[in-house]
Order: sequence, then structure tokens, then C-alpha cells
Amino acid sequence: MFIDRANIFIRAGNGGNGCTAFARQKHRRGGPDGGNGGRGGSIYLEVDKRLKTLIDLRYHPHYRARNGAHGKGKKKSGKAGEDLIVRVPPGTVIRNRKNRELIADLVNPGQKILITKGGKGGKGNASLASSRDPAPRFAEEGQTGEEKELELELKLIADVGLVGYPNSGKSTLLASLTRARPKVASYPFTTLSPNLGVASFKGREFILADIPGLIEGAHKGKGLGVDFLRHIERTSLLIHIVDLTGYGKNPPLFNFQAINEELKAHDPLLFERPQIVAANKMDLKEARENFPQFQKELRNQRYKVYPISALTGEGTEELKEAIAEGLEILGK
Ligand SMILES: Nc1nc2c(ncn2[C@@H]2O[C@H](COP(=O)(O)OP(=O)(O)OP(=O)(O)O)[C@@H](O)[C@H]2O)c(=O)[nH]1
Ligand SMILES: [Mg+2]
Repeated sequence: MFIDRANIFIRAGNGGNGCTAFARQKHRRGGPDGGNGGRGGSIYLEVDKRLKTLIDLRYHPHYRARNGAHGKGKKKSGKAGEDLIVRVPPGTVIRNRKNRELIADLVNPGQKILITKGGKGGKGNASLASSRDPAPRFAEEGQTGEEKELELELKLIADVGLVGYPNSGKSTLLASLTRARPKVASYPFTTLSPNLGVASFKGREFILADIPGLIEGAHKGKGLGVDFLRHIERTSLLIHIVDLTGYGKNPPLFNFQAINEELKAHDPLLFERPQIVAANKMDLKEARENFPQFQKELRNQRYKVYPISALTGEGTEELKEAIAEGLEILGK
């Protein structure tokens, strides 16, 4: 299951109360010396790029910052309540749950916003002394910390895009690497809209996007068109899946090049994106026969080729490792 929404309840800390006290002196009462209350802790939201889902927030929906301490005699101020930082994944949109008003769109790692301010501490009677009332017998109460109910929605930004001919096994691979369950069938254009899934390798997560298959002429509107490529425009890495048994009468190498031409025609930058090639359906004899030639050609073109079977899972662990490594090198 891929969670992209969560509602959370946050409450800033209360301000501490101010203190009413008077200095002690031997023979007469001294001046007012009650200290101020400390301010309550505020709550911030901060983007953490290691997070990819809202799952933690979904299961831990309550956040409360610490209260400020009360003021004390001898003009001692209460300690401020500690702030609380709630971490969210990049691409989280934050709304006020009550009126659905947009509060923030958190995109960049490290981006941090103040979401509720802690309550102000109350003034102690030392701070409240004035010429009219030099010795007040009262102090202020601290302000109550603000409460908010937030609606978080994750706009999914895929790290890795799966591209390839129709029927090459993109959706099967997504299902094999992640918990996503896209429709898989033995005819072209099974996938009609993009699917996303989260894969994890040694504690790091990444999002894969599976889009409808491309064919030559796609940039001119053939097949389902390249409209879907915009879903992978922001990815850092592409997995190019090739059905090693070929497609129709076309040999695998032809298909590989045709897809690259389509990427180039759509957006040269997309074609320049690092590409890992997955030679799929290696459980089939025909694919294994085509493999040596295919691998040789692609090596000459300096591509890394991973033989896999998305169906049996063979070779997919190595592919996952290559993806994780690739993202690491790209600093993602
Ligand atoms: N033998 C074998 N069949 C596979 C393998 N991977 C996928 N298939 C089959 O190939 C067919 C197409 O798989 P899909 O995952 O739907 O392919 P796709 O690339 O998502 O196709 P579209 O969404 O139509 O573009 C299905 O019948 C799969 O079972 C594999 O490694 N070996
Ligand atoms: Mg598909």
C-alpha cells in the first residue's frame, strides 16, 4: 500500500505563568521580584529527503511541544519549552484541515517552516512594575499553545522512471521490486496511467514510476503518446526495460534504440538521464539466445545491462542494488 495522505494534530507548548513574589529583606518587604514564564515550544515542519512516504505520520498523528516553565522568585525566568520538529518527505503539501487553506508546499530538503508558535510566557510582577503600581500583587498567566489539525498530502516525485516498449514487463518489474500491484497482462498497453511504488534497499527507499509503454512515433501521438513522459521528467534515473524476446518482428536492439529516439524527440534532457538497462524475460530460451549479442552492442554504447526475469525475480536484487548505487552517486 502506498500512503500519500495523513492528518496530524499538533499543539504548541503553553507559555509558563509569570510569578508574583517579593524580595525578602530583614526589616521590610522588598520590591517585586517574580520572574517571567518561559515561552512554550513551537512546532516546525522540516523536509527530510530520506523520507518517501507519510506512513510514520499516519501512524503517529499527535505532536505536542513542551510547555514553558513558570517564572520564579528572585526574577528567575522559567525555561522555554523545547521546540518540536516534525519531519516530512519532499513534496508534502500542508493544508489546514478545517478550511483546507494551503499552508505550505514543502519541496526542498532542509526546508523548514514554523507551523505553530508556542504560547508566550506570562510576565512576572517584577516586569509589571510601573510608576503607577511599583509593587503589583499579580502576574500574567502564560498563553495557551495553539492547536491545529493539518492535512498532509504527498505529491509523489518518482526517483526512478521505468521506460520501455509495451508488454516489455515494466509493470511486472514494479510489482517485483515494490508492494505496488499494477495490472499485468500479455497484451500491449495494459498500463493506461502511471503507477508508483516504493522500493527499499538496505534501509534506503526510492520511488519507481511505471508508465504506459512507448512505441516509435510516440512523440507524434502514436500509441498512448508521450504525454506520460512528463510523469518521469523529474526522475533522476531511468530503467530501460527491454523484452529480450523482441516485440512483434523487431529484435530487442531495434526496440531499445527506438525508445531512445522517442525520449530524445520528447526531451533531449530525458535521454541524457542516466539509464540502467534491464534485459527482461531471461527465463525464456529465446531471450537467453538473444542476450550475448544485445549485451555486446550495449557495452559498446557504454550502457550497463542487467539480465533479469521480472516474472521469477531472478537478477532483480542486483538491479535494485544498481539503482540504489546509481541514486547514491547522483546524490539522491
Ligand atoms: N516469461 C516472462 N514473462 C514476463 C516477464 N515479465 C513480464 N512478463 C509477461 O509479459 C507480459 C507483459 O507484462 P507487463 O508487466 O504487463 O508489461 P508492461 O511493460 O507493463 O506492458 P504495458 O503496460 O502494456 O506497456 C505479461 O504477460 C507478463 O506476465 C518475464 O520476466 N518473463
Ligand atoms: Mg504495464
